[in-house]
Amino acid sequence: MHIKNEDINKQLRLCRQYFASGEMNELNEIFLPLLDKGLPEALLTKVDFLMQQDPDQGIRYLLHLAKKNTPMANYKMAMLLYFHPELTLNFNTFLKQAYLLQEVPAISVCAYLAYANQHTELAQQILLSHSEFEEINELTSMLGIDSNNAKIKKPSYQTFKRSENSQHSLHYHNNDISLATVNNFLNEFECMWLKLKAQKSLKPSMVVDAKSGEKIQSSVRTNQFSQLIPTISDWVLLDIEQRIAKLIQLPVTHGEVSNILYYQKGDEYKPHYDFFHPKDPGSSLALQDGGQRIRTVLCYLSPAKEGGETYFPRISEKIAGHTGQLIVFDNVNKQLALLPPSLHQSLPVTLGEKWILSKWYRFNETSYKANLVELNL
Ligand code: PD2
Ligand code: ZN
Repeated sequence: MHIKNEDINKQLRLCRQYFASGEMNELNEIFLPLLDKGLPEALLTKVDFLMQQDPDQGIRYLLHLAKKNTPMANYKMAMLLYFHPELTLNFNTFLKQAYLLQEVPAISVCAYLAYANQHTELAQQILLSHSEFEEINELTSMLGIDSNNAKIKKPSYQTFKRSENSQHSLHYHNNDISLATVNNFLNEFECMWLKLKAQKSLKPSMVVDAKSGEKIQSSVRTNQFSQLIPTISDWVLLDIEQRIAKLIQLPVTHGEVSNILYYQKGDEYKPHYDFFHPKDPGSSLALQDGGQRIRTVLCYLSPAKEGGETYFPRISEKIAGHTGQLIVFDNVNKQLALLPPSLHQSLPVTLGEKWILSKWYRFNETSYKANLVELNL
């Protein structure tokens, strides 16, 4: 019998829930028949389960699947090796195989790494020569690349290096809140990638209600937003999150989910603090997931043509934001005392549109960690 993809994914979601809660009988009842059918999605889920029980066994099983060219197994192995440089195998070996198998996430990642490795022409060739895939076409048109209708030959695989930001340095603007910026932290491909992912699920922004601690719609924030919960094909997002964590010297697991904010003409985010005030009745609920918001990171994906600057009225700092520029500041000091100078806002956009990534970091690990564990990161 043919099972629809969405049904399989739904069943595998349930399997993951059973696995996380240790309900093994319930798990086996649905999981074993899917494994028996040899469904690639089920086999890869088994890798995740093994990896959490015994990483060596998980890797061995994934290697076995990769050798058999099970769909997405080479890609998954490459991703694992990329994010775990302590493992001695080379991610290029597996990414190459996934690329040759024409797996779409692998093609996107090759274009991404070519960009990050400054081989812009190669990146463009990779994208243009795979225009038969709709997702690749979307990337191509977002980047404004044109082939002039010429047929482009698929480039052979080139070895890539892991993208690093080691050459970037922090420029400090203010000591009270350690306000700093990094120019070109994200490349053009990364900015476009995040916008493309967010575009599909934009909704009106919410704020945490000081009274209840629940998320509500508010006139404080008139922009739209999208939360990016990473999946296996979000190598780019995960790479960005790891680089931010390294830069600000906080574990990636202390982050909340990444928000992408989209402002149109007239949209703004009125002056506010990102910390939770202990006196607000809603704070105790908000603080349960990881404690205080100690640091905020913003990354400009594209600034507005006019207006839309990030403004800190108490310290008179206004940052207009360039594409790819990162902003970081503290909301509390080392003793966790609230920092009033961290009051900030997004001024109204008066011309064009603004896109920005916003990520808050807590004192402790957050529930976002579960998404990373599921991806073995
Ligand atoms: O979009 C901004 O510039 C902005 C300003 C103030 C974002 C945030 N706060 C935030 O996401 O906390
Ligand atoms: Zn804020």
